Amino acid sequence: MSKTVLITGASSGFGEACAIHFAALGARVILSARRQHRLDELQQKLSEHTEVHTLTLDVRKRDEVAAAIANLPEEWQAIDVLVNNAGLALGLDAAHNASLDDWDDMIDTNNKGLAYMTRAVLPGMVERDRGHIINIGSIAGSYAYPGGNAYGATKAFVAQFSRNLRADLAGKHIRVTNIEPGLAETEFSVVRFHGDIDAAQNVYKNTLPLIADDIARCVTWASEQPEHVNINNIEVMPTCQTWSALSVSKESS
Ligand code: NDP
Ligand code: 8X3
Repeated sequence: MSKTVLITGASSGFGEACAIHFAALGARVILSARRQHRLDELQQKLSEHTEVHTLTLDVRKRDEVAAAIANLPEEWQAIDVLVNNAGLALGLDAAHNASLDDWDDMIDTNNKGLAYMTRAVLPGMVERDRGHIINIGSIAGSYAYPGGNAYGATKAFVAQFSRNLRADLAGKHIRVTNIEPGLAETEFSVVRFHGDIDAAQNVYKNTLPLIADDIARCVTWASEQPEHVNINNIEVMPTCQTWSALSVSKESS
């Protein structure tokens, strides 16, 4: 694969695994996240296989995002694949108790950050009439669960934003895919529970969850389809996870 791939949230979890998988396919990769030391470590590891560039960036910062993309070295400007993966869940409290700071952070990262990255990279793709935007949504964008409130809503945004991008790109050779994972063990729950390792480990205890490699395979598979094939979305859960009945609250008689 001779593509240039920019991955946000490459310092951990799905993003890191996507970088490893794309590098193994021979793609040139731009690794982006806030934690520079993690990007440096990954760059060192992947540089044996391919060309790697790092971009330390907070996707919530609109001007920084625009400047970072505009100022990429010339040889890194032609991005073929943007993996909009940076994101997080914060908290699992019911809406009436949830932290507004957490809600702000999720909306700023999962929605505004994803939109800023897309808006910065897409004009180049349109100019070249070539490209693929792969967004990382979630099953939480389709199925409600207690405590999912703002997080699930941010992922519903990702689903509809992905579809609307395709509508705007009618007639162009630019693909848009939304990958919607279920339960997956990464640093996701440590972040969700604000660093409480026990609470995070408890989420996966006695389960066989998805791992980051599973999602990276979905991402690279979507990318490797022939150019005329657009995978609209992939919803993927571990076999240990499924739906359950809707809740009905009964009044006491
Ligand atoms: P991780 O916590 O392991 O990775 C999250 C990544 O996002 C990190 O690299 C982090 O980097 C980056 N990130 C977070 N905030 C910002 C920011 N403001 N600017 C730039 N980068 C940021 O979790 P996952 O790999 O599991 O999550 C990746 C995506 O997958 C998220 O969008 C998540 O919502 C989604 N997802 C996760 C599921 C799961 O169960 N794990 C299931 C479904 C979807 P850094 O902190 O260095 O900036
Ligand atoms: C992560 C999956 O079920 O924890 O997006 O919301 S879930």
